[in-house]
This record gives sequence, C-alpha cells and structure tokens, in this order.
Amino acid sequence: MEDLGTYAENTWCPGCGNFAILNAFKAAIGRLEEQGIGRDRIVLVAGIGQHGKIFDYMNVSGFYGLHGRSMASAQAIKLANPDLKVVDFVGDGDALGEGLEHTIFAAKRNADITMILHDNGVYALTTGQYTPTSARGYRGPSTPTGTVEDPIHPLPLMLEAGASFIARGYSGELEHLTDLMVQAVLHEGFSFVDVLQPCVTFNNTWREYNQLVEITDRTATTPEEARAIFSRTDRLPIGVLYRRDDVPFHRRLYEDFNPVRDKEPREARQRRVAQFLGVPEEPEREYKGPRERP
Ligand SMILES: Cc1ncc(C[n+]2csc(CCOP(=O)(O)OP(=O)(O)O)c2C)c(N)n1
Ligand code: SF4
Repeated sequence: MEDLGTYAENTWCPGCGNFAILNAFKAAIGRLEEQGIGRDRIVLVAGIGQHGKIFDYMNVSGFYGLHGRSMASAQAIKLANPDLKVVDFVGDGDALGEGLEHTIFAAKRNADITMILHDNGVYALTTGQYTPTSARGYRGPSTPTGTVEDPIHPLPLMLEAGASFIARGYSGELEHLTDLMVQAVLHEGFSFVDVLQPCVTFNNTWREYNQLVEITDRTATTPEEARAIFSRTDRLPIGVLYRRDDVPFHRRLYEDFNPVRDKEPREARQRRVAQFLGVPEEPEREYKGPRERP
C-alpha cells in the first residue's frame, strides 16, 4: 500500500503507537478495496494533535477539523453524500475533552461515521497535560504531583450515548486492529474504535498493555452484557465488544435519497425556490454571446 503514503516527513517519535494506527488503516483500505469500496469513497477527517498528523501521511481525500470539532465536519460530509465512508481520527483530549459534546451527539444520532480514538491518555502535541482518559496519579506538566481525578471510560460512555458498534484495539496488535477498522467502516451506524495507543514520550504504557491486553471474540448484543465486558479490570479485552443493528441518522433523515446522485437539475431547483418564495419565475434568458464593446 506504498501508494497510500505522502511526501510529508513523519515527525512522530520512534516507538509511538500512532504508527500502528497509520499502518493498520493503510492495510484496512486495501481490504476494503478488495470488497468493492474504493479509496475514492473513503474520506478521512482528523482532529488537531499528534493523532491528526495521520491526515498528512495518508494519500486519501479528507479534511482537518478544528480541535475537538472534526466530528461535526465528518457528519456534514456524510449528510452531503451518504455514499461516502467517513472515518474520523481523533485524540482523547480532542474528542473527550474539547469535543465531547460532538462525540456524544454523533453516537446519539447513530451517525454512520467511524471514529478511531488514538487513546494515549495525554495531550501529546502540547507536551503531556493530563486528559479525560489519564489514569489517576498521572504526572505531567499540568499535574506535577499527579492528577487526583478518575479517568473517563470511553466504552461505557459511548454505550450510554447510543453508539451501535463499540470496539477496542491496541497498537501492539496490528492485524487485529486492521480487522477492527474494516469491520467498523463496514458497519452502518456509529462505529467507535478505542485504540490503546502508547505515547512513548509522555505516557509510555507499552509494558502495562502488553500484560493486560487480551483478544476476545465475545461481542455483546445487549447493554447489560456490554457493561459486564467493559467493567473488567483484571484484563483489557480487545475486539468488537458490542454491536447492534439500527437505522443510521442519514437514513432516518432521508431514507435512500442521496443529495449528490439524486440532485435535481438547476432549472427545477430554481422553479421550486421561486414557488416557495411566491415570486414569478425568471424567464429563461437566451445567451447572446459576449457583448460587443462600443
Ligand atoms: C480549541 C483549542 N484548544 C487547544 C488547542 C491546542 N492544542 C493543539 S493540539 C492539542 C493537544 C491534542 O491532544 P489530543 O487530542 O489528546 O491528541 P494527541 O496530540 O495526544 O494525539 C491542543 C491542546 C487548540 N488547537 N484548539
Ligand atoms: S509525543 Fe507521544 S504521541 Fe506524539 S509522536 Fe511522540 S510518542 Fe507519539
């Protein structure tokens, strides 16, 4: 998948968990193309942060959102053309701090977007302040004696908000992560993938995750089952942990209508606007060519 790379110099630290997310997504695009979803239908949206640089390193169309607001852009893109597969790469500070309301409302609507959370427990680009997912006691520039807050757990949060697909992956399990990404993109509805992403510079969790992470095939179909999986503290199960089928937002809004494919000709739209405004229709002007200069 070399042709998915770009000329941009990669500035991530050697050993950063973001590399696995980048490589897993490149591989996922290859797998999606085999299934008939060309990269011309895949749109990448990114927040601002170390995670967001994935947008610079992938030769796929997309959009840099504002910090915390990329999910708003992702939803707008999906509504403008529901044929697109929209994948939003976000940071934990980005999507659970600045942009928490956008994340919750996208899940509530069951917007057909895939959200990939680079969950490193720090605002890494701004050198390691604690975020909503930092462990209690985390020491960084904003919490030199350790944070006294308990972290937000993104999986139950997304369950209660209404996400219809909830998965957890790990940067240390690249093939497994690729598989999760493929399933998430194919899922019709809000798919959330929480990726445990060690930041070697400000929150190096490789050792801890290597001990705790466990691949599971168990997928909950009820909230009760899902809560039982999410609340485990002895291990960190990774996989598609919860899934249900539900009508996504764009279908609730306009069923199979597609604003791009089913667009009316310009004249028909002008006629409808004129009718709506109650003004007489503009007579069709005949084009007479460029005016002659006096
Ligand atoms: C509204 C707003 N607040 C703060 C910033 C500064 N800022 C840029 S990147 C960043 C940290 C991003 O952290 P996170 O989302 O956790 O991503 P990471 O860098 O860890 O991948 C911050 C605070 C900003 N750009 N916009
Ligand atoms: S600071 Fe952390 S998140 Fe950023 S590139 Fe380095 S290891 Fe990765």
